[in-house]
Amino acid sequence: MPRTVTVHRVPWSTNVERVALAAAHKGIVIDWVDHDPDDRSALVRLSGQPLVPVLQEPDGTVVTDSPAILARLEAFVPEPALWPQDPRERALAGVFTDWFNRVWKVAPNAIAKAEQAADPPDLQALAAWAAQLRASRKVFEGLLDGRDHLLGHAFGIADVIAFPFLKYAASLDPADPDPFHHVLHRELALDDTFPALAAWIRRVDARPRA
Ligand SMILES: N[C@@H](CCC(=O)N[C@@H](CS)C(=O)NCC(=O)O)C(=O)O
Repeated sequence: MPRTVTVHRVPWSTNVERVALAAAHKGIVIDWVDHDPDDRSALVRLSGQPLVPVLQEPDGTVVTDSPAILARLEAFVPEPALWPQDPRERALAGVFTDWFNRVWKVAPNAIAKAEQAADPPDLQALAAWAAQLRASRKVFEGLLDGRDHLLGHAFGIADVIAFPFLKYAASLDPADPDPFHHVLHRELALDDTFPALAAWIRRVDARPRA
């Protein structure tokens, strides 16, 4: 009998897609609860904050923040594992995850925020953020040199963390309303210079989602 978990979501969410990819990898079924992105009141009542994804466990435990939710999925269904067993590889996976969430995401968030602000943008700062984001493609291309996934040959936590964001380098659904996704698509747009990154996006995109 597959394990079923309840997860709250809104449309077009990158962090929700992380959970969908990880759950499908583990054969976990998700009972999705959909919310109106413009009305987060039920999410706030449930979890004390408005962001998705939110995991609701049968005993009433509520978990926010996608990395914490992914760790819960790993605890529920350990195999196939997302995190490497080897301590050095596991530590590296943690470094990658923290870098992606705390460092890599800063530039596109800053650009999207500046472009939506009422004040005139600081053009020099915007150019620096954009250059930093474009330069990161080389990092991913290097990580994928000679292997199929970001931290090795097997699909794992780094791929789950990064794919929902990096996929915008290859394409963007015109119906996607999120300005942050449009920034990613514009600044990361791939040319022939990043063949390994382009192939990885296709490879991970072919995987199932819960
Ligand atoms: N650190 C959180 C971030 C969650 C987050 O930013 N979720 C977005 C959707 S991808 C959201 O709900 N945004 C709503 C908003 O910013 O108003 C995680 O990794 O789950």
